[in-house]
Amino acid sequence: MKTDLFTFGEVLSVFISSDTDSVMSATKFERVTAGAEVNVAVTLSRLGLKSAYFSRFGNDQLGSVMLADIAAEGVDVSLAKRVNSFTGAMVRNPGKTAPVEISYLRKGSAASTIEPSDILDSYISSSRWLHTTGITCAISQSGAATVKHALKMAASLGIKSSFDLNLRRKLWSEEDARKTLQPLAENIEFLIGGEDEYQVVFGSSDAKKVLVEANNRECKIAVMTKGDQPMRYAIGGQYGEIIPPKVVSVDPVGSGDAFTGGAIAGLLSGMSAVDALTQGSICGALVASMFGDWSGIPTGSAGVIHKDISQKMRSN
Ligand code: KDG
Repeated sequence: MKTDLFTFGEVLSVFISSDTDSVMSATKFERVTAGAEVNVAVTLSRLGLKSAYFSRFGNDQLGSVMLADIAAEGVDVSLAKRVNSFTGAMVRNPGKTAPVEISYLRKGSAASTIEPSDILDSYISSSRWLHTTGITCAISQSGAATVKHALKMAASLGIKSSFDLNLRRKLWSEEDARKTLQPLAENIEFLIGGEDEYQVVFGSSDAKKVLVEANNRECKIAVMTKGDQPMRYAIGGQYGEIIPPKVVSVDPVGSGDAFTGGAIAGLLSGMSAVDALTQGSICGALVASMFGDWSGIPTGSAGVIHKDISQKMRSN
């Protein structure tokens, strides 16, 4: 039986200050596992689908504990490689009383040594969907080559793919991001980006203009997100908007990935594109309403959120 989703990238140990809202003054930190692509894999798994995740992990304790965390979510990590390097990390404050500030400890990490030969044809041909992001392109040149290789392979095998522009300004310049990401944002089933990311990659944040332009570049479902604001989309040249459910936002980090995962799960379950995007917006809102990237991800079966959860959210 096919895996529903295959994805790869870098997963981080996120150290969150727990005694103060500043990394500068904190002496206590909690550790959680998170990363844009793995967050999507966990979302599909919680919604009752089969997902597989590949990365290169260091031969260190953080690599071991993160593999265990991901496996505990039901995501298949059997393809993962261990290499002689360190596993990446991120340090941040919770953002309860001050804006979230992050620092990465990832340059030269195990995951940044990922290369195209890591992704075998069979990983993609045995899956129904491939998901990738611009973060993997930012961590190293071999990471960008791996994303290009995987998207090309998926297209040639007729496997649907999604690409989240996911600009990370701490990892590269806007100019480098545009040069690398723009050519990748074509011939993709589902393209996702924030308003500022479209501005950098497509040179405009005019939603109607750029989303329809993305459709013209064979990105069949193109979405522009903006936090808890209406989510804009274009499908086959038709523009529309979805108002996300209202929640008290506690920690928006990871909510975009839950949106993407919820939408992919919906599409794989056979929902219409608009219903799938609506399901995604429920997942995103739930994650924003709780602390951490995974805490708020809802459960479901066969790719559909459990009815009691979605009914409650739809009434918000
Ligand atoms: O989307 C959430 C991610 O940004 C976070 O979990 C960490 O993957 C991450 C990154 O590279 O910033």
